[in-house]
Amino acid sequence: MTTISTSTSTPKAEPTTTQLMDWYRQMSVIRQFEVKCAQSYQQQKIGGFCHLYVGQEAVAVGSIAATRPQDYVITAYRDHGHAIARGMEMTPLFAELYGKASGCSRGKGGSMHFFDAEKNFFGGHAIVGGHIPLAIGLGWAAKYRKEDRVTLCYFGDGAINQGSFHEALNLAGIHKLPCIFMVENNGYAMGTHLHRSSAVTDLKLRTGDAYGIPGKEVDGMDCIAMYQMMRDGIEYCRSGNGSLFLEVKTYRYRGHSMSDPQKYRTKEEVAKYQDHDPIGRLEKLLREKKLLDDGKVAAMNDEIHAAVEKAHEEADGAAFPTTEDIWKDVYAMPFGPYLAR
Ligand SMILES: Cc1ncc(C[n+]2csc(CCOP(=O)(O)OP(=O)(O)O)c2C)c(N)n1
Ligand SMILES: [Mg+2]
Repeated sequence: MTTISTSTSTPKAEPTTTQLMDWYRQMSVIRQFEVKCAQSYQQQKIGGFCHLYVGQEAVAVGSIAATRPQDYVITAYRDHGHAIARGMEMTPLFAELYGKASGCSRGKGGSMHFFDAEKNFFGGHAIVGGHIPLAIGLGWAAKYRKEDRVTLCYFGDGAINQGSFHEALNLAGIHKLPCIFMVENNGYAMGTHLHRSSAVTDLKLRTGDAYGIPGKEVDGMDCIAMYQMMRDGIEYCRSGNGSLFLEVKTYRYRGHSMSDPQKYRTKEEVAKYQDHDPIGRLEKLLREKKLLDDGKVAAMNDEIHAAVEKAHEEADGAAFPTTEDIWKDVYAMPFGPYLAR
């Protein structure tokens, strides 16, 4: 089997200082966006489920930084970070969360269904593992049309024992589709630890012998490591080698969703991971490089805080869909095959 480049075979792509500052900013935006979401959820501005990405920011930011605009991105329901890293503005995201007509999915999708076809961001999917077959559809389309596009597909550790995962990976292996499958292994599927749900917990081994797709492991709390792995991985896929599977080791600091009392883990466990916080790690490096200091950090945080508040206020003041609009885009036929007008 062809192997992708490793640190011993080729030098790693060193990010520029501009990239590092940009990633620090993006991760900080995601974190502050999520903190605001938690507040809005408690104020009952957000209906339905809401899964925050706090702690996992480096995964989306580092990996999407290695893409080109024409590449496809598709993810599960913990999708706020991917949407922001893909360049979606915060106002239509807050509007979506608040059920407003100006939301990115016209207020009918909510937290789990952020979407922006122009940015090749294909959601936001609520069914665990349900979007992995859609990812290979994107991969197949690119290959069939001879388009230079790689598909990035993210999912959680809870998805890897779903039938859809195995069926999709098998097809990706057969057709050598240009797809990178990333399991964001944060250790838990709701309150169930990976050790209780998976017979093999070294996830990078799961696809090599089974589907002919090489597996690699990467530290998802390290934005630079994510970027470097993806630079190599995307190159591997673009060159026609087929798919790649990445086990991304990460951790979420908040509960599974906003209604999770988190009885299945200790505060000490969470604190241990917070010691390796992706934003804190990059900040330390940027301070060492003299690109950040106390004043610059405070100024950037204030500026992001103001942008988050502005986006929230715009969304909060926006209109809900009209009663008539609520029925649009639900079925392909105006009132569906089953409903009489
Ligand atoms: C097919 C299916 N079964 C069950 C659920 C309920 N459910 C929602 S999230 C979740 C846990 C998934 O965990 P994981 O894939 O590890 O993602 P994480 O929440 O850690 O990001 C479950 C079981 C669902 N949405 N879809
Ligand atoms: Mg998980």
